[in-house]
Amino acid sequence: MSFRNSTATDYVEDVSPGSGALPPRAWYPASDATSLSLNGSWRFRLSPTADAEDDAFAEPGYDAGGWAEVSVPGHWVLQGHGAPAYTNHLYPFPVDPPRVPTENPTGDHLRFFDLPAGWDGTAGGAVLRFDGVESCARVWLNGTDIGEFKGSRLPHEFAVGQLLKPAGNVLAVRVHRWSAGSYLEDQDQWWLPGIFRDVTLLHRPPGAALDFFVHASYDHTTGQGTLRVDSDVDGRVSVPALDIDVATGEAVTVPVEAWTAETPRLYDAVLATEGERVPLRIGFRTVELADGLIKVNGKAVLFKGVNRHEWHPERGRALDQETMLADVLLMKRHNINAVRTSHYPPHPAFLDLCDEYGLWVIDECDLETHGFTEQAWRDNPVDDDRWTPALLDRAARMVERDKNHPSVVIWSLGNEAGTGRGLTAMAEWIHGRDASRLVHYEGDIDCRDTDVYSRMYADHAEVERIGRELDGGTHKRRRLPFILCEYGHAMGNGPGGLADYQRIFESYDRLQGGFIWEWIDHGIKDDRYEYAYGGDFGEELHDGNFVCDGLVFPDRRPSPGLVEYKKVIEPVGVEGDGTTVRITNKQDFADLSALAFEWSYQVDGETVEAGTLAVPALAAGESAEVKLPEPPAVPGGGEARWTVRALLAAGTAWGPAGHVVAWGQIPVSARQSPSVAASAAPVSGAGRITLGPAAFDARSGALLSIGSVDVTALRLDVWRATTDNDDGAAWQSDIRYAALWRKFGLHRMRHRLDAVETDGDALTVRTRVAPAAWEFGLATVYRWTSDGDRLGLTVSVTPDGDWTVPLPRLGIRFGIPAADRVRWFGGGPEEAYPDTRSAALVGRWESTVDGLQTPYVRPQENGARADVRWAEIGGLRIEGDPEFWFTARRWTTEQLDAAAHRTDLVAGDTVWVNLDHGQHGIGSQSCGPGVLPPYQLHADPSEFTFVFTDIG
Ligand code: IPT
Repeated sequence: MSFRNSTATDYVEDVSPGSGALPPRAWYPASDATSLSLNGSWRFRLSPTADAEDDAFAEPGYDAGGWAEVSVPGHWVLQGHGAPAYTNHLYPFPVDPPRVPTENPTGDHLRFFDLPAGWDGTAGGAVLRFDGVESCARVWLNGTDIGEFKGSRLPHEFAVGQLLKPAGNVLAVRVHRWSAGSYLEDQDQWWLPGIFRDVTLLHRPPGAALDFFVHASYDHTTGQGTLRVDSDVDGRVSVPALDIDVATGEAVTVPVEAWTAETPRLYDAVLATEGERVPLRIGFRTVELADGLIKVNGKAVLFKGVNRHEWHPERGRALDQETMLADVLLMKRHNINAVRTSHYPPHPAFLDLCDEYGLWVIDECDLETHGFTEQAWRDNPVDDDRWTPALLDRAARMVERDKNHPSVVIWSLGNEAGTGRGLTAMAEWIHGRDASRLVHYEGDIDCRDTDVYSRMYADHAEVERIGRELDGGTHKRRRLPFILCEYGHAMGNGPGGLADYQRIFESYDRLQGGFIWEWIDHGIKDDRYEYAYGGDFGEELHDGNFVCDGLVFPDRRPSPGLVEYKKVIEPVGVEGDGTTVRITNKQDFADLSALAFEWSYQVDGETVEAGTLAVPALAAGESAEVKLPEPPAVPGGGEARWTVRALLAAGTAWGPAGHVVAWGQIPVSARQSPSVAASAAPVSGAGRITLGPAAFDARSGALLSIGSVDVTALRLDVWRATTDNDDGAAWQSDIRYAALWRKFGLHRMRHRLDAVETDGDALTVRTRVAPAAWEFGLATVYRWTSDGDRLGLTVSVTPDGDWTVPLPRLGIRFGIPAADRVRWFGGGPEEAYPDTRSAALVGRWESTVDGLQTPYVRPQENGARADVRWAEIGGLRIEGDPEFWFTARRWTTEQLDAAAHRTDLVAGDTVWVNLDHGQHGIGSQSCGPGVLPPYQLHADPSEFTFVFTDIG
């Protein structure tokens, strides 16, 4: 005897991909056949289990008057019904495939529609298309059950012509949050159920197109393109610009301009079958594996890529056209040339944009079974034949949908799914269906099924070994090119070490670049926190802010990491020696004719002259030495440098004329170090010591004021609010410094006063800075001098004891009364750290204290400006010898360290200023290698000087 209500919901836990749907086919945005968007407001009812409600709601005449409404496309959990949940790789339900929990929030959706005037229901048929529903749906039209499906980020079509009425149609869709399909969709992201992509009804007139495959290759030896469009329904293909008009299935070869991501030449074409005209955009290009390299049109390409999840802070993965375009434009403007669609096929319109604007795409299938790693991959669906039909269904739905995009150069089987026969079956099917592209899957370490050796987060040394072909591996793998499908984990402040990777990529042919993890922070807009992350919705299992690891913030504001990446991957190299500048075209295809070059000459950060630089239209890969003008004569000299910029000569589809794509600075003459003649002597009296403009407490030697500016708590500082990269990922086997720093008490250093001495022209304060419980410390001497006007401070630090960890930072910190404007001469405009400083341009910059803050979704160390010669803030001018790292904020480091969300940071009356002699690098240890040795800050004997002037 069984009490389980079986029949109605068995499909939810069925490993099969579904039933009732049409075979997958090419997706196209429009044709002359009528279509009706069913997007908009739908009636909605949420129930707690899959079988809580019967299917009466699908019957015409059902009264849904009391139901709520949701927007489609959308996720109901972002529209006030239930809550989102985030896990990285753990399944948020017991792992018992294909079973799912009884608590399975189920959303019944209803949409009523009439056919538009002119829709000839009697002629031909109609197809109902769902572009994306998470995670499993059952569909009824006018009371008839037409099928059910899984495969959330893939299209599913149903033939519905016979069911349609001119008016009063009822479309009912039951969507389950969890299904057998959830086991295949364990991507590191929010679990967000709903009908989150378009729903469209497509008229299919008699003789309408079915599936078609555009084969458009390019022969770089002849400059000819060959076009053949295979179509299930015979017809003709015309390409007016090429005078092509051929039957489907027939090949034609003509001279063409090739498509590349740098030169995305598309030809407008039409596929005309008897019943439909389908506009096509054709790009001619040939992808091949040749000489162990990924070549397009005969040339090896270097991927400067990002992993892109679909994300909008309010709409989740329900992206509109505008948001997709914003991503593409931001990428192009930041020199990015490639996208891995981690970890599922994106909205199809995104690929149209990649074709149009020019981005290489690794199109990844909607497949990840990462949670099985917790049980040593036992019962992994990809190694269980019962699941293979679902895997093949997913592969086919991706390839058939996206095969006509020139931008797609590599198919990826999925992500983090272990290994197994199912993956091999997918690879075999894809190779058989489309021999014109390569197949990728990172988990296939031996490259049995794949055409590219791919890894994630390998450190620099290992990547270099792979570049040198010293990494061994299977015979097959040794002959393959290498990419890092994920690297440079952009969580919080960072990633560090990108320039070091790029140097390695550019040094070895076998290394064909990589894809930063990842494009955008998946923060959810939230009244409580500004942006919410894992755990903020009370999830019993979650991975916190690991979901916020993008190069852009949730609102798509570029983070400094993106600005750094833009600089590191710039398509033009600019280097020089003071009289000439060496310009290198680092692109793979395009010459430099789209760019104009400008020079400017700065003295002490002020531009004294500027002009244009004539640079030949170098071909891809070429370099030239270009003579710089005579340096302008500047009375009094000063620190001088050339700045050479490459900019768009004219507006392009993605950027305005004048948009800077690359730059370099060439030092000409060095800076004069600031110094203070120690001509004033300290004067003691009434518990105070005065020295030039400054007053000190006589007993403690503490600085009280400089001229009119009150100063609080100036002292040595070694602590920073640890970054996600300092904290490191829990599974990292390498040393994670943040935990050690806390263990060793670097966040609670004590300052013991040893002496306050006035000796002639200086006030000397001797201290020892050390944490409770430990024997190591920093003997710290502050030596103050003045010329009567200006105040000099030389800090000498001598470590004693056994220092086994680097320092987070080394410098001084002090408070001043509220200040707003900040000016500085040094690196800018954005923050920089020792291994994230490529984009810091030396010049004069202005901002505000608030403007200096980088709003990481989880607050952490941020906002340092590099190589600062002088800074002005709150009536003080501060000069440094040597240059220093400058930071100012309205809260203390301790408050920053304690904050979990932006809203925890509340400005106080004091501005806290850090002047650092050193900063520890950033690295990428939140998921990857730590700080490389040259960027580590060790506790070494150090001496550094600041000169303060009251300019108020
Ligand atoms: C890697 C995943 O592929 C990606 O989806 C994301 O989770 C990333 O890590 C971290 O943000 S997998 C990891 C085991 C390296």
